[in-house]
Amino acid sequence: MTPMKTRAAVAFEAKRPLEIVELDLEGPKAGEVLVEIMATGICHTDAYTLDGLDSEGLFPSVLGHEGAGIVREIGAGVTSVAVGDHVIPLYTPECRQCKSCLSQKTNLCTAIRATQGKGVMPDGTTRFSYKGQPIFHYMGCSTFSNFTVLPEIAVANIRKDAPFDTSCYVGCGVTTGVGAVVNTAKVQVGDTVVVFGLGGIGLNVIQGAKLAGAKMIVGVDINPDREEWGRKFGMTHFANPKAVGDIVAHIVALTDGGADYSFDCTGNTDVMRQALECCHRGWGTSVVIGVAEAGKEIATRPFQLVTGRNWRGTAFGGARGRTDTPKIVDWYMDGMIQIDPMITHRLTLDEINTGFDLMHAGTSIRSVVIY
Ligand code: NAD
Ligand code: AHE
Ligand code: ZN
Repeated sequence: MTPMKTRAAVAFEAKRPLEIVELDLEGPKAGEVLVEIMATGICHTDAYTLDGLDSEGLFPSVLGHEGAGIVREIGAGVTSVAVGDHVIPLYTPECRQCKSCLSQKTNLCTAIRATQGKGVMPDGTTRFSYKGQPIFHYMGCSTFSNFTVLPEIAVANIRKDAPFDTSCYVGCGVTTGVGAVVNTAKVQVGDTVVVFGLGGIGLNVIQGAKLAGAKMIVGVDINPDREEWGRKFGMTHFANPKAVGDIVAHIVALTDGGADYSFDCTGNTDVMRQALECCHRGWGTSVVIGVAEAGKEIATRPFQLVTGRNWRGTAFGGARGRTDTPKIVDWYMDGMIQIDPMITHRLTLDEINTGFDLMHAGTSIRSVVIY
């Protein structure tokens, strides 16, 4: 396969803005596909890795894991996708053969997780290089490159009428938020739900909770502008911890004893504790979605668990990559869930650092880079 060039935003070092450069990209090997990324969202996890907070963070690398694009070339033996197919790269692949996939108990396919975490393809090498030096892949996706190479098991085939600039968000934020409600928590009609952090993930938890028929949906955020955002997607009550004081006591009183389900969408371990402790005695379940910085740990009094609260977590909303992602795109296209209003900024690749600035300033929900 002839190597090609691709424009990419490269993270050369932690805590430094991305640099737009032209990289060399090797074509797909056996079992791999070349994808032209048409659009990519910027998720808080990209910022967390760029900020040097990810224990698996590697530099130099091409970040980005929330993309949508078109298959341009397939390697030997690829059968499940063809050139011209529209796909979403999957940081949670689905091989359908490993112990985890076969268990039907988790979406966390283990087929390529080890190499993915080391920033390389399953054969242990990178496809990206710059001036002869290897550049690492990120979360098996690297969607901040106009072209990327992915294992066949790490692409979801989606319908061709779905716009790229909105369906890319299904590659992480939408599926993570909605999936955490419907796949992980399995919220039921009439339940009380509390969501901490109303950003790109939390607003999707809210719309998932509304879809599931939750009676009361309480949003919690330190950014007061997020109240209006939450209400757009079904939030019934809002609390700003800076205004209410003891947020746990406030929520327990508001919900007549505590939440049936709470979700942390902040990545802050103190907030994770609040989210657990505002759950109802005897049955409340708190779901950790936020990704905490390296070295952080969660704590609570064991009594919280002894008295029936449950603590659990979710990755990619419990969604099975190749099976469920196309269905979420269908939900969007059929009007069951909203995406368009959450895409607050559309940027060129040259403007990608602005997307990170907007996120840190709290002025964007999702910025999308359009190639
Ligand atoms: P975001 O920056 O868009 O939103 C975070 C929100 O949390 C903001 O509205 C912010 O004001 C609010 N917040 C911050 N500190 C708070 C506090 N102390 N109390 C209440 N609210 C607070 O980020 P995002 O893209 O929505 O991502 C949220 C988290 O989810 C991140 O940690 C990200 O890494 C993680 N994430 C996890 C998964 C997964 O599969 N588990 C997938 C995607 C993202
Ligand atoms: N690298 C981090 C872990 C980061 C993490 O938990 N990532 C989530 C997805 S965040 C998407 O925005 C995930 O999928 N986790 C499961 C997995 O296998 O990584 C660390 O702590 O080392
Ligand atoms: Zn993400």
